[in-house]
Amino acid sequence: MTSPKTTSTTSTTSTTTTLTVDAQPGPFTYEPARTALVVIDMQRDFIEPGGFGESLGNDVSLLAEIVPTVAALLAFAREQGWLVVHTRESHAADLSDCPPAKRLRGAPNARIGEPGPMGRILVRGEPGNEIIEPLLPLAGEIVIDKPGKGAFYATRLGEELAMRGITRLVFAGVTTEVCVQTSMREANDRGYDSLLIEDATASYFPAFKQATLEMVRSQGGIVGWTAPLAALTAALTATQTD
Ligand code: C5J
Repeated sequence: MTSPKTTSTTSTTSTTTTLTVDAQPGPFTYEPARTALVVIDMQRDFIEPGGFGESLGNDVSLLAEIVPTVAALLAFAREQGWLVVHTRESHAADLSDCPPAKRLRGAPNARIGEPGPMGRILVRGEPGNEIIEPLLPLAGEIVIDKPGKGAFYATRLGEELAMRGITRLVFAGVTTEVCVQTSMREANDRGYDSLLIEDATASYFPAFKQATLEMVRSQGGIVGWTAPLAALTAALTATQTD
């Protein structure tokens, strides 16, 4: 993998500001007013010991490592006035939105809906389903409870973005190859250009994260773009006036 450069430009007209991020496979341009940050599933179930992630035998510390970077990305998005969206992978208490194809998959210590140290696994309203404290949503931010891996499937996300005229999505969160990648592919099919922040996403399997970053930006960005957080923030400092 080549390491991305972090130079970027800003272009301002009387009505819009367009920023250019030095991303892979090429420049990613966006208007802040039409951009949303989508933070995928930074919930206790995946990040903390005792949740769904650990019940599947995973080392959750790999996910906890990105929390400071996701917090910095959230702060940046809030400063820039972007729409901020948080998702939680979660199911109704009666599990009517959790098909056996999902509930019975694998051999976890505790299946979806069963009790664990943080309440019922992946069930809406349980302590484990809360977004972790350093990344808690602020008033006015959108929280999407999603029963699937993708953020658009069986949720109101598409409508929320459309009614605000959003055209670009910046993604962060976990896990890179499951819910983040699925959501980016759904976004691409719906016409959004998406940028994945490389150091603000993680997997229990580092090789899967790396493979996903390469997949996303392969073939001219077949799913989207990737860049480190530094490249996104650098876009503000290099200004070019039309
Ligand atoms: C998984 C997710 N890995 N948020 N969920 O089951 O990626």
